[in-house]
Amino acid sequence: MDDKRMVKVSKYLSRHLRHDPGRIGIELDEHGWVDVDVLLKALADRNFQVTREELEEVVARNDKQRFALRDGRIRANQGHTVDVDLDLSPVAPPPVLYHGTAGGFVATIRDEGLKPMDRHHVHLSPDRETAIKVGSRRGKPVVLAIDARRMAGEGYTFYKSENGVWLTEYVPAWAIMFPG
Ligand code: HQG
Repeated sequence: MDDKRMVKVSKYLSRHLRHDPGRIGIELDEHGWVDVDVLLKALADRNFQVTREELEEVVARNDKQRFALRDGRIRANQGHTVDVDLDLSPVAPPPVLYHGTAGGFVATIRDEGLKPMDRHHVHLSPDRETAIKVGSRRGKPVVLAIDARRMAGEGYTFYKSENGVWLTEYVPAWAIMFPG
């Protein structure tokens, strides 16, 4: 499969497995899973033919490992806005995590801390490079360093998605180190 088709299928899957399953008439179970057969039929019914092999390739080769396939079912690993329980166990975080954002948000973040906005969690990256990429989606990126060790000490819970994104419900302003 060429990269263009790969991205197209990945975006289509993200939209419907994270945000809007109803748009293609599928239902996710409480943990976000849907049968591959049901998904492929829903896609075919909407004239977006994807073979099982293509789906498997998209899952396996996806640049951010956005999806998981297990027991004939598929789900998005993170990033949902629909109400699903990913059933992740709390994990002790590394001492520092990173969050990439846009300069325009920084003043509000200084006041309010980091909020999940439309998603279930605030998304944090294990390294600066990844955070730069996340922030670049919105223009010139600003990377915030998060004192995860101190947060964990204060009782905040962290989770790690299957694709290595760190998740937490809220990051208070006192735990954020701003650049400059
Ligand atoms: C900002 C993509 C003002 C926050 C990425 C972010 C990631 C605030 C935006 C994943 C704020 C929310 C998630 C506050 C947070 N005031 N702005 N108090 N608190 N924000 O897209 O982290 O390709 O929901 O900084 O690569 O950008 O989709 O979160 O800029 O991994 O797999 O509000 O989505 O992955 O934006 O991105 P998002 P995010 P995928």
